[in-house]
Amino acid sequence: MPNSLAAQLERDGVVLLPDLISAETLADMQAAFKARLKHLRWNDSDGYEKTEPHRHMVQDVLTLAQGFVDLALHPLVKQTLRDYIGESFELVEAKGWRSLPTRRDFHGWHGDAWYDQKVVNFIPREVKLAVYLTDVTSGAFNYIRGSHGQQAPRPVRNHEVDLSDPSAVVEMTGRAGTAFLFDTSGIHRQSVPILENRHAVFYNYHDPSVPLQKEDVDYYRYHPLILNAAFLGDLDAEDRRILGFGNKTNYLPAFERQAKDGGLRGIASLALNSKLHTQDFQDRIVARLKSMLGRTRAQRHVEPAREVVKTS
Ligand SMILES: O=C(O)CCC(=O)C(=O)O
Repeated sequence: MPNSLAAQLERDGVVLLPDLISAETLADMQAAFKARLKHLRWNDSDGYEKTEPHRHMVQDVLTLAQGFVDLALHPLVKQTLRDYIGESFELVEAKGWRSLPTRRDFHGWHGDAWYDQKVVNFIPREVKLAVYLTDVTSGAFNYIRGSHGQQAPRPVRNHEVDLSDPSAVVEMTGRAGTAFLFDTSGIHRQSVPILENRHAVFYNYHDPSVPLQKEDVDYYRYHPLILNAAFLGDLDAEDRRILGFGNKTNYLPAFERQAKDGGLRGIASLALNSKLHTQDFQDRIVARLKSMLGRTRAQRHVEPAREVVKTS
């Protein structure tokens, strides 16, 4: 018997979860996420990634706070996913982002394309678990109720979406801590305008044995999860399977991502190198001056002592 959340997911393609996160855990998650949003990831300091103008991406949130792992493996989430996707689902991605205020519809209606549509001739199930880390009153997640499993996922033009019946669109406004599940083949988007920063995390679950589309293989999007040993103390065998322990299906040895902005990276490397060499040069000058000064002082200290000997 599927649980009632799985039944609603089956019917609508989207379902709001009851409160799963305590206030204390949420505060930890918010603080850890915010710490990654201070600056771009750079050299030896972690931060966000930026590949588009209106979002700052935070990768691998399972490394940030225990709460992110516990939510991914919450018994209610696991039970609903087992019922909806089947026993073979794994968590294949866990990332979040800050959406910046804008009126631009930069991330229009779509179903999430992920599997190789040339070789897979059905719509395999994929579910995302979303959680807001800020209160969301604008720029909320939108979902066309019941649009899942209808067509192979792809971008959808605004005029293809029938918005004449307002009840067809689920508008997920909510306080920080609001969490929901959705079938990613259904038509969805972040609504516009976005009037304030929105922090949200999206976990992605599917069967990792389904062949992936080429773009995602080339980008190594579904790399094995990056985890933090400190948060893995309490896992059972199913949790380990869900986190993909020992599963090398989508592991790519010696992967190197093709840089889109290699030129900029080169300039940044040159600037960093020049700063480090300048600093090194200054350090050596200062060390030499200190050593000269030290010798001069030592000589001054010895000379008066000789005079004392002479006059006695
Ligand atoms: O940021 C949002 O609200 C939309 C998320 C989305 O479109 C996605 O995860 O595919």
